[in-house]
Amino acid sequence: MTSERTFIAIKPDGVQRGLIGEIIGRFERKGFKLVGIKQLIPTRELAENHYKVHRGRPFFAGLVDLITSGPVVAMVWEGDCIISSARKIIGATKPLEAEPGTIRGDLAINISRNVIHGSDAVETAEFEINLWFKASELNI
Ligand code: IDP
Ligand code: MG
Repeated sequence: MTSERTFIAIKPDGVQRGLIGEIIGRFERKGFKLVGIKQLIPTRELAENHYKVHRGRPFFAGLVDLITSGPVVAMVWEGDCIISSARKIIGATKPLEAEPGTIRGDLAINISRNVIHGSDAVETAEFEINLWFKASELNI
């Protein structure tokens, strides 16, 4: 097993709906360790950088509008194989395809308002952690 870190964000729709505790609880109960957390309204620059792989897609502007529309809870979680495990806990991008028992399967119906973000690979996790956090904001 390899201990990894991943970037998880509760999007503004999840914060607005009062799902912070529910979502953090699921990662805690699974056994993962929270190593960094803060709440912020991301700048457009941060949001565009975070979602840069989607630049040019028809939903890009709307995606950036939504993630900058209110507070986001940005977190770094640590644990064995957490990158893929967190993606399983989160569920499929389209909430109607996400399995019951996953965060999106249980708590969302709309692809634009699908509550949570999780890094999808080792390289993106490293990029996103460095984009959202300074080293001094993370536990060693
Ligand atoms: P992910 O969040 O499951 O990694 P991505 O494909 O990386 O999914 O897309 C990033 C986010 O962009 C999604 O979580 C979703 O909110 C939004 N998104 C993706 N595809 C569409 C779409 O076809 N229409 C509207 N929003 C979309
Ligand atoms: Mg993604």
